[in-house]
Amino acid sequence: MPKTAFITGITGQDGSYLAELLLVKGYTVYGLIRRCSTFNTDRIEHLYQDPHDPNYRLRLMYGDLSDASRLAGLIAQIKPDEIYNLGAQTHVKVSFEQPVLTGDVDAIGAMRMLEAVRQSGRKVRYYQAGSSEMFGNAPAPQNEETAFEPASPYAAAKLYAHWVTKNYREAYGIYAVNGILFNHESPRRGATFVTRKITRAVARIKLGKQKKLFLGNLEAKRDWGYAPDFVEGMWRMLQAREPGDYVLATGESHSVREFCELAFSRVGLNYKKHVEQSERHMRPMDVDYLRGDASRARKVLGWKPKVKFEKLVEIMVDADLVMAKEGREDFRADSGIFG
Ligand code: NDP
Ligand code: GDR
Repeated sequence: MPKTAFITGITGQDGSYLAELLLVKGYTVYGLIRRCSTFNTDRIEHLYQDPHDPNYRLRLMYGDLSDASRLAGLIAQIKPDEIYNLGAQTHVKVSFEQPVLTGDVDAIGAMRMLEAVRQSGRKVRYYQAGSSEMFGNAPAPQNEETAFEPASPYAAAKLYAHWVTKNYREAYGIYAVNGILFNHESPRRGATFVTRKITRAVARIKLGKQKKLFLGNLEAKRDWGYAPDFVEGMWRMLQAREPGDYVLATGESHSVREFCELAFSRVGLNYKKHVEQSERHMRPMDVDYLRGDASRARKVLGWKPKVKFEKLVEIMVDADLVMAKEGREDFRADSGIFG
């Protein structure tokens, strides 16, 4: 029987890749989208299907993680086999500026979803998008046994979602899993995250459209993987015999400075001539060093990332060069207000 999935956050980086993957696998995919005064569906435009087509399998529904009754109504209507809760306020620095909203959407939003699942009485498999940020400055390599030390309102909110997901699994027998995903990037990464901010700037500087790139902490180290690999891992988590929690990571860690070095050198430039540090992009507290150990996912799910650091940088720089040459890039993030 073809399956039905419900994705919150379908308009985001991961939601768009996951929707692609599930459509290829024959799923009918329902996606939660927020009503906006402007279009927010750029990342899934290429998947759009005419709702008048009787076979249409990508169905977008208005809703919001802050609206419990709508979530319950949608789950009753859609009757999903699988739910991927990817919707969130995802920017760590913004979570210091909007801590209450971040807690409401990222923490209580997950609880609203779980309650809707529980009250529906249906057998649903539920994926919760957890984050390596929950480890904070705990010593690397971090895996499922590492004690959490959240270092931002975002991380604390995600940790609440993590624990209630585990609690609903244990208390009510719901097939609910936590993916603890380390950073994963792509040409669809939001422009205010550091990797995409760098690769967009590299392309624009190369073409003479921009001079400087202002960044914050250049010494922070992250375990950066490729988003399409990671959404495949999410899917695998919901196909396993037993529900559990899994780290997904590449096992390599690199600094923001190294990312700059490689990205600028891809187009024959020296980052030192273009990158400047600015207080504006510093956080009240940062996470210094993340490097994940995904052995459990490899062993139990057979999951392994295909794209590593150097290749990732190439993919992102090359994609942004094409966009900048075609004049399709959005330069708002360079104004310094965002990012
Ligand atoms: P994005 O920022 O690209 O997308 C976030 C999505 O959440 C968007 O679809 C956004 O909608 C939606 N959203 C935001 N607020 C609400 C709300 N109140 N109600 C419903 N939907 C909302 O994130 P990613 O795709 O990168 O990440 C997916 C998930 O994985 C997130 O939960 C993130 O925290 C988590 N994660 C991501 C990692 C990464 O490296 N990418 C690593 C670890 C965890 P809109 O388009 O309308 O803004
Ligand atoms: P992160 O990603 O906080 O790890 O969260 P981000 O790309 O924002 O920051 C990574 C590191 O780069 C440093 N940095 C800057 N960051 C941004 N955004 N802008 C800058 O100008 C800049 N300069 C330096 C940061 O201080 C940080 O150390 C991402 C999000 O996708 C989360 O939702 C997800 O949970 C985690 O990854 C895993």
